[in-house]
Amino acid sequence: MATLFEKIIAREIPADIVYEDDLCLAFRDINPQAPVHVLLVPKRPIVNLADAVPGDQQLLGHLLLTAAKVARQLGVGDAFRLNVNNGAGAGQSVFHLHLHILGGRTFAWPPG
Ligand code: DGP
Repeated sequence: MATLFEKIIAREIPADIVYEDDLCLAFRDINPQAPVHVLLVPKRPIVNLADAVPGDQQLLGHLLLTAAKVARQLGVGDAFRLNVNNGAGAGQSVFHLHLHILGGRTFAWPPG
C-alpha cells in the first residue's frame, strides 16, 4: 500500500510543495514545529535511513545537498536544523524516509 508521502508525490493528497526535482519533493509539514518546517522526501520510497543500502548513496547525498538548497530558498540557509526520525522509537510516524528541515527560530541542544 502506498505511503502517505507517495500519495503526496503522486498529487493524490494536496500539500504545500516548495521544491521538486527528478529525485525528491519538499513540502511544508502539516504540523509545523518551527516557522519553517519542510519535509524533504525521495520520490523512490525507502522506509527509513536504516533501510538504505550502498546503492542509495548518491540519492542520500542529493537529499543533503537539496536540504541546504531548500533552506536557502526559504530564507533560513544560515541556520537550520535537519532531523531524521528513524524508527517508531525515535518518533518516526510515516515510513517513507524524510528529512525534516526546520528553521526560523533558535533550537536547543541536546534535542528533546
Ligand atoms: P515523522 O514523525 O518523523 O515520521 O514525521 C512525519 C511528519 O509528517 C510529521 O511531522 C507530520 C507530517 N505529516 C503527517 N501527515 C501529513 C500530511 O498529510 N501532510 C503533510 N504536509 N505533512 C504530514
